[in-house]
Amino acid sequence: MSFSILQHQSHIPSQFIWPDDERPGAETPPPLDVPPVDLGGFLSGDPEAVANAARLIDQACRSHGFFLLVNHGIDAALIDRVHAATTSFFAMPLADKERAHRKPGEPCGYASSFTDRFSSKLPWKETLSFRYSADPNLAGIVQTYFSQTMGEDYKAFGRVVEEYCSEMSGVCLKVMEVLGISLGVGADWFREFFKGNDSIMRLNYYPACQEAHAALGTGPHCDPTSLTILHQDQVAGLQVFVDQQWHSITPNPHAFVVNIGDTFMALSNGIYKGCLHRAVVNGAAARKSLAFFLCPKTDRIVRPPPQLGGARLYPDFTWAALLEFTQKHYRADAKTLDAFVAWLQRDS
Ligand SMILES: O=C(O)CCC(=O)C(=O)O
Repeated sequence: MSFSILQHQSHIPSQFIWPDDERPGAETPPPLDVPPVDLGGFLSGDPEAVANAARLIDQACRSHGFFLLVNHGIDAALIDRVHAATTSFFAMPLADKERAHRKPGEPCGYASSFTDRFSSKLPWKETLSFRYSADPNLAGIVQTYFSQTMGEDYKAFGRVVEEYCSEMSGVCLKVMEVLGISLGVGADWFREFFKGNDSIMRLNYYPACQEAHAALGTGPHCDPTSLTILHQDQVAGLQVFVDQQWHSITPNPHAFVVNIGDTFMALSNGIYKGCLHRAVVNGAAARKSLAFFLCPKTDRIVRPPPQLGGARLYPDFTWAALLEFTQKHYRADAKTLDAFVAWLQRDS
């Protein structure tokens, strides 16, 4: 089975139909007021621009953890090339995409709901996820992955997505400087923590859906990772749950949507929060988004900077343990961290 077959049927299979109280419905929710953070201004060192960026990020991250990054310095042509590569990957016949098949319990590879570990409330989407590492010893990891799984024809594809990941890793480290300043621990602490990060990139493809109001592209979840940098195409779909209601995030090709994930929430000792978000699908148009999930090195101990003070909200853990928990034991939601802590402490 594949989406290209399902799209020609008048109804979608019941596994894709979400319960009444969880489905998006016909109305587009009000837009979320997400502050635009001027990264170029911050990097210029101008004291007013630095203070402004830190203030906007602080306000956003204390309430919902979402903000826009503008004047980010990433070449628009590179972003376009990754969108084009994404379109051509998902346009291939299923058998070709399956060469990168994602195995159950693993974070990387091609996945669709037809290969999902769940059997209800299925997402109407296909994804291609892969590992990126900023460790110089692992340079070329993305290109190697694509050459090995998809064949030598995929070398150019690997090169363009590797370049994009490397740029995203760089942007994340700059955002870490702002987060360090806004949390009062200085520009270096979080940037150093994520040096040599071991991150995940995911290309999301949401086919047009004939019952879009009853389905979801990505169900409500919080990201277990540290920081997400998302570029969405012109088709709206990202929604965020703030103040007990869903809000949309209007596409802006010049901006990245950034959000805090559970691991950063733990690193900030709960001061900064992520929040539930989801992606709705569209009745007429397919939608794409490019998501870079910043993660620490897998064995790095996640522990807030001592300068933050205050009673610890979460025990020490490694990203490897949280990743395993969300891949094998738990479907990420608003309570992932609490459930993870209970799981960590289950035998003690
Ligand atoms: O496609 C989107 O806008 C959101 C994607 C997302 O939340 C995810 O991949 O975790």
